[in-house]
Formats: sequence, C-alpha cells, structure tokens
Amino acid sequence: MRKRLSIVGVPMDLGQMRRGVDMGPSAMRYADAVKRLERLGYNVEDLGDIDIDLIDDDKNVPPSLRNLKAITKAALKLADCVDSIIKKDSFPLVLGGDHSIAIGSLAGVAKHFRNLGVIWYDAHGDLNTDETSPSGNIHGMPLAASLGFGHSELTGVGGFHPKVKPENIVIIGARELDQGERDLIKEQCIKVYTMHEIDRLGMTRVMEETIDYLKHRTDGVHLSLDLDGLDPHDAPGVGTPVLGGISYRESHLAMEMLAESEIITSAEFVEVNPILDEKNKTAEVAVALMGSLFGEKLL
Ligand code: HAR
Ligand code: MN
Ligand code: MN
Ligand code: MN
Repeated sequence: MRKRLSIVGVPMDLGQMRRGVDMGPSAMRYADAVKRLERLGYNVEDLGDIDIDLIDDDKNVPPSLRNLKAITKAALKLADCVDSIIKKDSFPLVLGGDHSIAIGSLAGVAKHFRNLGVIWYDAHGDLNTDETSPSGNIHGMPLAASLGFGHSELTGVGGFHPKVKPENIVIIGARELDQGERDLIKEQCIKVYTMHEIDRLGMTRVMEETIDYLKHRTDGVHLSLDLDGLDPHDAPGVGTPVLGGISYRESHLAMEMLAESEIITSAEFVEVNPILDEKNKTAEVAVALMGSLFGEKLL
C-alpha cells in the first residue's frame, strides 16, 4: 500500500510586516511539490488553501499582537484540517505562509500524540510572547504559544495547552534570539543547536543527537521548517533573512537523516516569500528538501 500524504496551503501573511509570504503555497506548488512527492510513491492529495481573513481592523487588538483575530481564526481552521488529515491516516504537509500558522498545525497534530516532539528548524526561536516581542509580529510567537506561553487566544487554540512539552523540542539553526526568548529557553531547558553547535559538531552529529534524543521520549515528531533557517544565499526569498545560516547541502543531509529515522509524523514549510525571491529559488529549495524528507535518493 502506498503511503498517503495530504497537502494544505495556508496563504497567511498577517503574522509579520512584509506582504507576499501569502503566495508561498502557490510558489511551492509551482515548484512541483505534488509531482515530486508522487514520484516517491506517495498517494498525494492537495486539499487547496485555508481561507484567510483580511488584516484586522479591530481597534481593540493591541500593536503587541498584530492581527490576532485573523491569525487565531486561521489557526482554528488549520487545526481542524490537520486533525481530519491524521484521522484518515494521511500525513499532513502544511505549506506556509508565515510561521504564525504553526499554532494551528501543532494544535491539530498535538491531540493525536501523548508525547509530541517538535523540530524547529529556524534562524529564530519564535519564543516571544506579546510581553517580550520587540515587534508585535505573531510569527515570532508560535513556539511560545504552543508551549502555553502568551496570549490566551493563541495558547487556547484547539481548547487545550500545552501542545508540546519543553523537553520534547529541539531548535536547530538559531542565530537571532531576543532576550525574552533566551530567558525562556534557559528557564524551560529547551534543547537548542545554534549555528555555533552546527559549525562545531557538524550537521551529521547534530541530527544524530536530535534523532536519538527525540526517538526515546516522543511518539511522533512535527518538523516545522522555516526557510530562513537556511542561509540567505541559498534561500533569499524570506522576510527576515539572517546571515550565517544552514547551507543547502547541510539541510539536505538533515532531511535525509530524518527520512532514514522515520520519526517525522507531520511537517510544514513556511516563510517562503516569492516577492522577495530570486526566480522562485526559495520555493524550489523548499520542494527539494521535501523530496529528501520523504525519501528521495540519488541512487
Ligand atoms: N524575534 C523577532 C520577533 O519576534 C523576529 C522574528 C522573525 N521570525 C520569523 N520566524 N521569521 O522565525 O519579531
Ligand atoms: Mn520562524
Ligand atoms: Mn525565522
Ligand atoms: Mn518572516
């Protein structure tokens, strides 16, 4: 029997200030995501996109939580969608959209696992709350919200929290953390491989340790891959690029090792912004990494 895979797009750009990231799902489809995964033997269905509201005009929402209403609404819809994908025994593959959508992905996934693991592949921690965020951009908050920190509308998506325990998270690629995020990482003892560790240990060891760590303590692992985790030379089409990132080759290696480990039970690829991109390069990189994650091999 062929494995089933369900793609859902989330054309969300309200979690940050740069328009265009809502076209990420189209760009990854244009880069032939479906065909690439079908070639690997998967039975792929594309469910299309989740509906997203317009920019909040609710004057009661503070600037520390920009577009809270629309983002929460989308998260609820996405959570339902992901939930129904898992119920029909298919693998949820979510295409973003800015990283605020992870609140919905994780809400949908989390009720199916007693000990969900999360790999957060990102230049950023996304561990801000409305109290620590320097920007008020909710795409800098989804991991905190999934841990139960932050505004109750974000932490309460799905009707329960936390979606993930701090000891079940591994952050890979971090190189820009705000003070509040550093404090939370220390307080909650979250495992982080910053660029320092990746340089020092090499990606092979980082992934071996990550897989070993999560394998023994979790019953499923969600991969949340922010394209800005990669170096901007390899993935230029992102809203918040940070120099000195993970290379294209290292990222392939990471995905190949995850494929071999068979620990990944859901995934999302986010922050692809075609307006800032060079000829759809970043979407193509995202789709190539999907290939490796789902078992593509040269020989
Ligand atoms: N930490 C900063 C903030 O909270 C920047 C966050 C940028 N986030 C993303 N997602 N692109 O990782 O605003
Ligand atoms: Mn992110
Ligand atoms: Mn990021
Ligand atoms: Mn961004």
